[in-house]
Amino acid sequence: MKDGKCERCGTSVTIRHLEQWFFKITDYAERLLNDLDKLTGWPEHVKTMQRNWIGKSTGAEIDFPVEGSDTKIRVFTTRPDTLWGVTFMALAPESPLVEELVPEEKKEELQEFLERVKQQDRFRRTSVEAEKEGFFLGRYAINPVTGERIPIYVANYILMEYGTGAIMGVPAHDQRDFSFAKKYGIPIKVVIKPADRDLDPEKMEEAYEGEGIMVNSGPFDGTPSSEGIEKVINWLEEKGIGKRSVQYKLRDWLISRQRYWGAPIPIIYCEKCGIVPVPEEDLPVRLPKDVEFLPTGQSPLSFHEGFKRTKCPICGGEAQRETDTMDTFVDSSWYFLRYVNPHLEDKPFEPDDVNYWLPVDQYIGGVEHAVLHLLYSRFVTKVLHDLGYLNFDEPFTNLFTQGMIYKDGAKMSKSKGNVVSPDEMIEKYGADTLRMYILFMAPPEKDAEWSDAGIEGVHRFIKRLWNTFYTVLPFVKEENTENLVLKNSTEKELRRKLHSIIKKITEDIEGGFKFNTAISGLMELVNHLSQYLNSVPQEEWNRKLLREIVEKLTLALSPFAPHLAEEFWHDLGNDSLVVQQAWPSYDPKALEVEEVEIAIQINGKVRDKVVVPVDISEEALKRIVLERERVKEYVDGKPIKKFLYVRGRIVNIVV
Ligand code: ANZ
Ligand code: ZN
Repeated sequence: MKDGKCERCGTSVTIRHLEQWFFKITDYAERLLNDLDKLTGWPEHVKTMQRNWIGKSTGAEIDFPVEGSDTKIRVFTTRPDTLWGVTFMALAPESPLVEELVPEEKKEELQEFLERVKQQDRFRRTSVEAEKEGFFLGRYAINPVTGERIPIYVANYILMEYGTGAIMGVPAHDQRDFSFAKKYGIPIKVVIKPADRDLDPEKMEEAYEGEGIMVNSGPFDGTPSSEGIEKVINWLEEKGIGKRSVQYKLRDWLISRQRYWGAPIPIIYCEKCGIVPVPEEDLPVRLPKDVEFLPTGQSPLSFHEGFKRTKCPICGGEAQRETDTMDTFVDSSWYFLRYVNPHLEDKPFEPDDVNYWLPVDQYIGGVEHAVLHLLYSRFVTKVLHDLGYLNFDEPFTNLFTQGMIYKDGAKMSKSKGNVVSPDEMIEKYGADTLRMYILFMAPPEKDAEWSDAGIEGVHRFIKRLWNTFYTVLPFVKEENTENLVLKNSTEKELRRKLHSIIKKITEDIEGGFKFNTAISGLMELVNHLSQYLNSVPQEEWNRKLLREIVEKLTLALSPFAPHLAEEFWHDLGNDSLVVQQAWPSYDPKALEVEEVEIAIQINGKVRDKVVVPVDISEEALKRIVLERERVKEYVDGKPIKKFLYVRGRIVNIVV
């Protein structure tokens, strides 16, 4: 144990060395990356986040001998084409080489430096902007291709966990190395020349990280840097100085937690037999219920003798259980398999059943799960697949990430006090209004801003819908839709709108959950219906058509305003529930636009004919007619004195 500071908040903490359990997810890095291409039902931004999280880099590992010693410093670089421009080396503060290389007289000074930089946030200290800090070890390495002596530093921007924990510094072509070199007076050597200009190391204000032609690079002078990377790697391999290397940012998954909740890690420690997994017949290991929670900072399980003491499954001798529990992400990585067999007692799931039902057709979750949960679930699925339990190796065929609802420009949060209580909204407007408003706010993958005016608007729509429905109801209650006859073009057009709106709503829902536009469709339908009711005398209302409209409207309304829809359905004389009915169908024949042939008379003589939709407006018809070649011929550029349209029959033009 030793005292130190928390990396995040800076408070004093006691640092313990812990032996912990990991899942070797890094063995799956390449497949987790490649198989993203199979996930055509996943949003691109989530796949990009996973790619970045896995963080694959290809390059080379190169060995630099240390002057006056047998030690070699191995570096990882993605830019072997810059090898001739190395002017310093840098080790991670945590690198074991640091202790090995530091001369006796510099030890004390080094210790101070290390203590300071090891407390810096590991992620921030590697950023381009972060202040670079270094410590010169007083030792030199030899550039294996030029034989040059190059100073070895310890630097805060090098991470032990990435690559080899050491870098070759190329200030001319890496911005972090550039800042470092400027600060410590290290030479800058240009080895990549951009196509359009010369670089003068004295005058450079930043590194040139782009492509160019290799210069000052021995046998590679004149090689384009893009080809140089491959060529230098092959050359290094031939010479035995370096080798091709692939690195991933992805780390192994630390699953040990020092806390009570979580599944116990099923491991037993025996003095004689070592680390022994709990035999399958003794699984699952259950958490004891009688633990004491004490402010010790350690897991209560580690004080629970009854839990801790056990027998070794191999030799039967005294042994101890692992008292760490698993990260809760372990459970969330396979719970969907358990959903298929929630009642099985002797195993987690039945492969036959799981293979029948899964993979999950449609998974929905917030984008905050883009990397951890969704990557872990993919990993666990692949492992179970490889072990022969599953016949699929991706858990979720389609993924949908819903947006967040904001209030006053910020995420709703209790501490900010900008939350909208569903209970209050339901009290005020009813559950249907709230539900419909949430679906209407925005496309569901987008964030949306809560608006009081918006919910008011939806509430008004629901009231209008209610009024319209009960205006129609007495006329259709005893009706059915058998032998529906359409008497005129108004009725035909109304029915066409009904069917085209049902088609649109169906496609909106099926093609990407566009509930907001589906609801607009419902609003449009109600508008057409009230227009009809207002413009056609009651005794001429087509009751069968109205019955069809309110029936389909009720069915299509049901997902958005289920209470209202049930009420309507019941009042239409049904004993069943609307949720038990099939989704409303549409008739492709009803979608056809009816057309008529119109005669065109110019100065009293029929000169042309045109076919147009029955319901075309005079405006639109006029545009079409006047653009016709024959009409232009007879009008002959003269001003139109009169344009008269007898709906559905004839146009009369006087020039
Ligand atoms: C020399 C060099 C020259 C580099 C150049 C870049 C540009 P990515 O792409 O993120 O994989 N590096 C290697 N290991 C590191 C570590 N443990 N901590 C901090 N930096 C490390 O980055 C790979 C590059 O990051 C490597 O290529 C190395 O710098 C640096 F013109 O080597 B490079
Ligand atoms: Zn034993």
